[in-house]
Amino acid sequence: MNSAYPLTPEQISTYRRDGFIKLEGVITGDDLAAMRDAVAGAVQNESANDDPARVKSSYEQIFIQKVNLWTRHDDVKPHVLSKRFGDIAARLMGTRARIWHDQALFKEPHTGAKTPWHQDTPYWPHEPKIEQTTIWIALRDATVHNGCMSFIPGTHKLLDIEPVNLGNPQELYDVAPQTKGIKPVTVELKAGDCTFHNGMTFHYAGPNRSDGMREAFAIIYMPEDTTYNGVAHVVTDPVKDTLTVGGKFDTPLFPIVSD
Ligand SMILES: O=C(O)CCC(=O)C(=O)O
Repeated sequence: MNSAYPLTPEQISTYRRDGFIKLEGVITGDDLAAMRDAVAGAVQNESANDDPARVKSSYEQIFIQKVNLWTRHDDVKPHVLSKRFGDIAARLMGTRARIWHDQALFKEPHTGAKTPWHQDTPYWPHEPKIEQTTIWIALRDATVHNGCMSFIPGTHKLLDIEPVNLGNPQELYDVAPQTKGIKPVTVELKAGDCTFHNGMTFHYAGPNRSDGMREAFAIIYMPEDTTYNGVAHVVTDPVKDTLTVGGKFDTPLFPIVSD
């Protein structure tokens, strides 16, 4: 799990040009099975007391989202702190990689709605917001039928677009007319494949029309020198006393996981 994943200079330049890349087999065999079991078990455990009769908000209909599982589940932790994943993130970003947070993103069969086009970094209390990257790992095959991801190449250069409200999204072309004419790239993944996307790259996932859960696990990295800007966020609000506005995320919740 901690052995190096080979990455060519061409892959790094493709990522930097397009703002995303697909990598095959970043986790395989027993390691993949262990990660899948750990993440799916944690999601099940944390959903056990949910009331099935409760009407979900439009945001909740997109996916079951469980954030920072590594802090509560010892069997998820080694996967999030994986040096193999962290080193890929560092090579793509060009700086050492610090964990921002992880999240399980499970799109439910038939009811899992589309994930609207959006950028990620505008929601985050980070400065600067240019190089953050997410590994999105398919724990089971991700296809057009069950809601795989699509990306708009080059849109990581669009740095001043208002954040999209995922629960009540505007049309993409209203939010970012600059994306007109750029063809999105849809990326199907086998279990154990992943994409890395820059947090500024516009991305989308279709609804889950299949009978099974679309199971994905994302780990988000920031450059080690990223600073906290104090804006409200679900990950930082509970620990804001440990952070300084203008200072680095230098606490155990945000470890550096690469060389
Ligand atoms: O899993 C999805 O449907 C969307 C994921 C996403 O937006 C992300 O990982 O940034």
